[in-house]
Amino acid sequence: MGAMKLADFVDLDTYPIDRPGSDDYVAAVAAARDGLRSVGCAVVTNLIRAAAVAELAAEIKQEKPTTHFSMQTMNPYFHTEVNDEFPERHPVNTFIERSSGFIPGDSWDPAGPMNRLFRIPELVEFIAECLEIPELYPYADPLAGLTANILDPGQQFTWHFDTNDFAVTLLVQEADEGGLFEYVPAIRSPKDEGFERIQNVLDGGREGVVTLELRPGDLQIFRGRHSLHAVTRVPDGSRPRHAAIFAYTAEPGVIGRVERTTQLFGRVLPAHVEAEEARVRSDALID
Ligand SMILES: O=C(O)CCC(=O)C(=O)O
Ligand SMILES: [Fe+2]
Repeated sequence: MGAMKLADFVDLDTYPIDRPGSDDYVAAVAAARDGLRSVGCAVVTNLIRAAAVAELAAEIKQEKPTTHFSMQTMNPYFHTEVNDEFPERHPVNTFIERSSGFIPGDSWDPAGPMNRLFRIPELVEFIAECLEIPELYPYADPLAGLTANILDPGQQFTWHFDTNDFAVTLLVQEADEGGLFEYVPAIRSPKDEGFERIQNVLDGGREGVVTLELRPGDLQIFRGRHSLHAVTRVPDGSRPRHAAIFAYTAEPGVIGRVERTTQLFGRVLPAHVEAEEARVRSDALID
């Protein structure tokens, strides 16, 4: 297939994201805003056509050998070391296995389906509308901007918070079992770390836990900075779970931190080193 266009990805009769004023557009945005306002999560069901999902799945399979898998036990803030300033039984000192991997941003063909979809202006604008953000830009980080999250059999992505305010995820290949996205809406806020509620979930508590039923082709818009979330373990013998993750920022030119980049991708690029000291944080929460 040649370079894919918007209409190759989206059935524009059902989701006319090329016609922002149309009734169906307004309705889709309103539904997504409802979800994002109430629980920090919106699922645009069946947004991406099955044939396009197949193209994305093929590209992910092709680039899968470049996946950086890392097995570590980490706290919800992606830290792996005990912090003596906090008690032993505390989220900061509770470490659980994260064993998934990421295909990095520099693996994708600039003209391939992953990059095409990630950068379609109409899609970016639609996502911005859903999030009620005036402008969105594809995350400029050359590794973390456009990734695929890979969970092979036996792997899980434990409870954590994202550093980005929101993420856009497209399930491309379901596991036969497990590999479910779970989250606890607004378990923390800029004014309240929510440590007790978080500890309860880390200890296996189910209070407030929502399990999403995602199908390939569903687009999920998720505010992961305040909502603890995880992908459950894919059992041995299952098909792997593959999800495309599109990161956008409200400001252009944002680059991720050296430490987190190394943790997720096993390396950094010169752009990360240059950006390290110039970083501006939007809040004072623990990573
Ligand atoms: O694979 C997913 O659905 C989400 C993974 C995730 O939470 C993350 O990459 O931060
Ligand atoms: Fe996440």
